[in-house]
Amino acid sequence: MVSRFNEGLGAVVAFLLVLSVICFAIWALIFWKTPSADLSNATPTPTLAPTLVPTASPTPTVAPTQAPVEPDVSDVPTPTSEPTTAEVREIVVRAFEYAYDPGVIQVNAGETIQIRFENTGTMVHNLVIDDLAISSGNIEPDGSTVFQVKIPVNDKSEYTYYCSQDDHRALGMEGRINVVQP
Ligand SMILES: [Cu+2]
Repeated sequence: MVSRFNEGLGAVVAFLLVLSVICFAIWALIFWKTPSADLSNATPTPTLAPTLVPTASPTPTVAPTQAPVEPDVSDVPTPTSEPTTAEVREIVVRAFEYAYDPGVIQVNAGETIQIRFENTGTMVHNLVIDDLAISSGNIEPDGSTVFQVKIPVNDKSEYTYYCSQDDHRALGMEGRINVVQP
């Protein structure tokens, strides 16, 4: 009977010990959180150090922001306008009875030209370049058309253009493209 009583008392004491340890642990957690918060508030010195570092970096950030903006504005329009003008040269060729004006066109080998073909005559005319498989199609009087001609790079020094309407070519509607070799 005594040993059972002692066992029961020992169990109660052990339970109380565990309970007190748990309570102490909870209290200790609450107690240590407060000083840890106090420690963070009590360390303003490291807060100043990181503040100084980012303060020094924003100054170079302003300089690069202004630098790229100016070159972008000046660079974009300049190259855009130059190639458009330089790449394709437009040549106006007028057709009438019975000739072309101009009758001779000078181009560079490898150059692409744009021909604005205008019929200033009173009959239907056209412009054909057999060796380049080019044809303007028939253009009515006062009509016009625009097409591009790519001059290949080879040894050919001239091409002939003519009007394929009736006997217009025999009557004088024939012209020549002189190719300037590089
Ligand atoms: Cu003709």
